[in-house]
Amino acid sequence: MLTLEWESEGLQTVDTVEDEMEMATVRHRPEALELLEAQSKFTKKELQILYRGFKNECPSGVVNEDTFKEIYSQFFPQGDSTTYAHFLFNAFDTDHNGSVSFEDFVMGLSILLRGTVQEKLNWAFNLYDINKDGYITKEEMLDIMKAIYDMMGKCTYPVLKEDAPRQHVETFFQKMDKNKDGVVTIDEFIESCQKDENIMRSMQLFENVI
Ligand SMILES: [Ca+2]
Ligand SMILES: [Ca+2]
Ligand SMILES: [Ca+2]
Repeated sequence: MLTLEWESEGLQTVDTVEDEMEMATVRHRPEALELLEAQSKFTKKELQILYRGFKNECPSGVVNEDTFKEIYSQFFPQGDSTTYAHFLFNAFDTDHNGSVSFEDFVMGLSILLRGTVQEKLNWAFNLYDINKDGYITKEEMLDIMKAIYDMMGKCTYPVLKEDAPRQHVETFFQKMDKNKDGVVTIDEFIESCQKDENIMRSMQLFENVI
């Protein structure tokens, strides 16, 4: 959703030599654009549009967690999106230095918008794996699920019961934790997501809120 908005804003001004010069100057690395073009699934022109949008929103060139939270609260005014924005921020901040650079942002978007199923599932796993230790625990899954329910707000889903997230997680977790050792590995995650249509459909939910 962020992209679309930025794209429409950026369209009028894109494709000038100035943009490209500016990008090179701001990044202090003239090769940055070429590198991103090679690493992501965006064209040079798309990257210029994205960069323009990114700079409009974040003139400093990096996004911090508060910016993420602000943006999300605008999209989900009916609920509390703070926690989900926090988890999402950590998933985008791949080098865990507390800020999302343009590179971080582009690489994340590239996977979410243009990635293969496998790449998207890897990304989702990383989102769920809150402490980034390579395993998803039931608690982590519950935290994410609660955050999503909070974000959606009670007005949108008035019929949701208090224990809905927990039930949701129980079902998910039982299916995913094949060897019943209490944690879900990346292999278990990918295997069960690809096999199970219900899980895949639930995953669509996440695509809508990213
Ligand atoms: Ca970062
Ligand atoms: Ca973990
Ligand atoms: Ca397991």
